Amino acid sequence: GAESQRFYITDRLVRDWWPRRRGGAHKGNFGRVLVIAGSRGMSGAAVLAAQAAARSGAGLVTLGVPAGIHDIAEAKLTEVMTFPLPENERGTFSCSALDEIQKRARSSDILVLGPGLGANNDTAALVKELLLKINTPCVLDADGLNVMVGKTELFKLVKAPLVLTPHPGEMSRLTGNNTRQIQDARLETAAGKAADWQCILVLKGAGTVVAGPDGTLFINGTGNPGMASGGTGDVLAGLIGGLIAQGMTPLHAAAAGAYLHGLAGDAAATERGMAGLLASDLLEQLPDVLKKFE
Ligand code: NPW
Ligand code: AMP
Ligand code: MG
Repeated sequence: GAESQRFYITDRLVRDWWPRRRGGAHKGNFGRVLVIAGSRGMSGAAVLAAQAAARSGAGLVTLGVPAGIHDIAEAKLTEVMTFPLPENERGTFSCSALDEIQKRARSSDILVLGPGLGANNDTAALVKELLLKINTPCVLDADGLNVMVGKTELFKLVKAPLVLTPHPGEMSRLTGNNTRQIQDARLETAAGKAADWQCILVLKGAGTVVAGPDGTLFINGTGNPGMASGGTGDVLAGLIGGLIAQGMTPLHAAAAGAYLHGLAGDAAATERGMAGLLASDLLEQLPDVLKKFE
């Protein structure tokens, strides 16, 4: 409601939320991330999301991709484990991938679902079934959101915390309002839909808004237009997932993730300018950005 709390995300807030590392800690203490992403032609989105989760400090990251791009993902990744899943003739996941994903999600702390997934009947059925069946918190991004257009009433049926990370174009498809309407009412849209869908909503773009289901709003001031290039959103999804795996609450992880992602973009732009900024540059900047908080 009108009286709900609003916060600008600051260093101080993120430091308060930061997962502490005890001296005797081992990788099991920092969580397991399962990333389900990618399709033929979009292995990069899957790789970026998985690497961001790994760079965030998560203990173990595993990436499941359609079988046809498995060797490509495996070759691009070193620390992240990978496994192939059944695919359809378009090089996206087939519905028969459901059982194995469910099984692996049970032993994971967070599922990051959607970057580069491709939108078709198979991926739509897969995402819908997963959302209804899993008890693992989920970050749903990109085509994972696109396939839910017209089925948003299912979001509130998801048992575990759900973080949605739409850009204004994806939010437009989900709500049926045009991007102009979304952009003219960013705070109201994010808060309203987080309440309707009982989820955490990250409405991306300059001044990312993070809304909780109870109306709490976090507004992000970091980032720059150099980040308006392919793959930066895939990095954000993995980063939020990695923070959740380490025990941050999903709402705080969404807000901290947006803030840190923007700081990485600002550091990259300061060093090398905005025009040449690539999503993978954000991954390179993350260790120095995170260092301030530990
Ligand atoms: P317009 O043009 O203004 O009408 P799409 P995508 C709008 C994967 N990727 N403010 C804007 O609409 C993703 O993970 C793979 C206002 C724009 O044209 C997805 O699975 C990569 N409007 C898939 O590709 C790297 C905004 O949305 C439209 C806006 C498709 O995702 C790239 C574009 O959105 C990519 O990440 C803003 N701030 N931002 C890889 N290397 O594998 C967006 N819009 O049609 O959903 O396409 O975001 O590229
Ligand atoms: P996506 O469109 O899914 O690749 O996500 C793009 C990412 O870059 C989101 O995290 C946006 O918030 C961020 N981004 C894009 N443009 C800007 C901008 N002008 N200022 C700050 N962040 C931006
Ligand atoms: Mg995206």
